[in-house]
Amino acid sequence: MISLETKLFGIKLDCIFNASGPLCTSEEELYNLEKSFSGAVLTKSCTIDPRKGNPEPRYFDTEWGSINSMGLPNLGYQFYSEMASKISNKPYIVSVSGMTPDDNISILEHLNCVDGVSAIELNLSCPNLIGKPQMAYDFKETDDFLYRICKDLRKPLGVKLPPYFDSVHFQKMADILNNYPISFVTCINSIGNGLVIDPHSESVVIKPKSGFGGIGGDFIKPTALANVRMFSKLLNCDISVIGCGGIKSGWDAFEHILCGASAVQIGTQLWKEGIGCFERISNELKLIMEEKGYQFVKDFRGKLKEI
Ligand code: RRO
Repeated sequence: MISLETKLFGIKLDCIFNASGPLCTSEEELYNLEKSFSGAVLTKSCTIDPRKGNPEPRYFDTEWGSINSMGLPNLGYQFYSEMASKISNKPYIVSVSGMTPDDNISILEHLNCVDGVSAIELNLSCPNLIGKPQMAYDFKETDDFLYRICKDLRKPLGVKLPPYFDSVHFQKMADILNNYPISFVTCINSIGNGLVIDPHSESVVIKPKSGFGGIGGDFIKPTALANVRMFSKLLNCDISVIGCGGIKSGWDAFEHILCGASAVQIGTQLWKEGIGCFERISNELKLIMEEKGYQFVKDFRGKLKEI
């Protein structure tokens, strides 16, 4: 019997679930995720107050993926906190992306005490907030901030990272993360500030930020795999890596796990295909494992060969 079970923050769950972003904002969407084959229910990143987000159009599908500049539309942390008691069949992970470090501290202080919140994924990498840099590109600020929040941590904490492209940056971020009681890192958020244009209309395709936005889908898989691989090697073994980026088939999930991911998240493909993607990708991954003679995720996790 092939099993997709993995262990994250001490909990057993199926290793394929949603990325924070698509179809995880409203009550109905969260219930739909609970009913689906997603291994967990992860919320849209939340702020203190509900937000409408950036002006539309703010998401655009391409053949190879997507560009978005949603601007953090969400129903506010109180709503996601209240949903914790309603999602009872799966691990419930709340993504947090306060507008300031103090906002994040307040939200985390609150969630620390909420039964039914299995873990928190702190988003340090939203690329779409006008005038706000991605915190995880500022190593000192990230270090100072983790120092503050880890003092009173009562829930398993994960950090959603942006893509890094430089060996020194991988090492610097890993050295910081290794100092804190972090349960997991998620690699990667969308590649920030890409530009998709339509040459026929000679126009950008999304409205906010003059058309600039986060890139997801096929093109970001090599970058995502590199980040998963690097952080799997550099982080303490008690910090799990969750892979996210360019996963639309069982083979893509297999590749992320081979690079060291303990679980994988589906973003762009969830936008495009809807929640049926979890069952399809899970079945595809199981078939691959069967053909290769692997029964468990741990049989091939991180076992990428170097030549
Ligand atoms: O809402 C967004 O614009 C958004 C967020 Br918070 C994020 O973390 N990553 C992304 O691509 N879009």
